[in-house]
Amino acid sequence: NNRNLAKQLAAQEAVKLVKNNDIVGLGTGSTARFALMALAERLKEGLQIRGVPSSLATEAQAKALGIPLLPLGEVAQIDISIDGADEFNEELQLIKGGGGALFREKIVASLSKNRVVVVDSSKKVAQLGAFKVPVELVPVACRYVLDQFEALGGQAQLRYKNDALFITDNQNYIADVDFGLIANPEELAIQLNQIEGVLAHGLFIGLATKVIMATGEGLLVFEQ
Ligand code: DER
Repeated sequence: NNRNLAKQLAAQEAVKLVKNNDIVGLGTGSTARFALMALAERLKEGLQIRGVPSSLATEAQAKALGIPLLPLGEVAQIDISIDGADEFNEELQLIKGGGGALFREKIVASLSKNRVVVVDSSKKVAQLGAFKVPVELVPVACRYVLDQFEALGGQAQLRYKNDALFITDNQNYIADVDFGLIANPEELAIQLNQIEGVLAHGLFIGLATKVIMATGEGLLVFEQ
């Protein structure tokens, strides 16, 4: 359908930015999957790169595509990362984590010189927050952390998959927290970082240098 086509077009445009011998951060989600496929095509044409996966799912897809990989924990710097987002605003602040990979995605983005986000037009918002903020939390801190979300005015729900609690690649839980529309994402990000037991939250502040958005008519690029 045309949303998938938009995701594919945005992803293919981002992959054009990859240079020979780059270390490439590999995102997670349906748009990132298109980026990996486009990257694999360029490898067949002779491009030399090494990928750093942001999830076990992406690692598996990259291996299946023959993309050479480096382990995330051993990489000191990434030249360019390509990932999706659930929402982005004019300041290139993001909400991510819809796929539950936000911790490793955030590490990949933090290591990257160029942080390229690929989206279809449904992700563009005036104000973040319609999409609930995913937060990865350590299970033994669960009750305490959920209470802290409430204290911040959030309505938190633990994420389930089928009938069991969703477990991340890092053996943690995800809570999806509704804070309503977020007037000051940077302030909320800092408050969430202060909560003992929170491993990572889905507010990505200053972690996108370029957003490539596919619309029905073509591509729009937003840069910091
Ligand atoms: O979970 C994530 O952070 C994904 O990147 C998500 O933000 C975008 O997923 P999509 O490309 O499948 O819409």
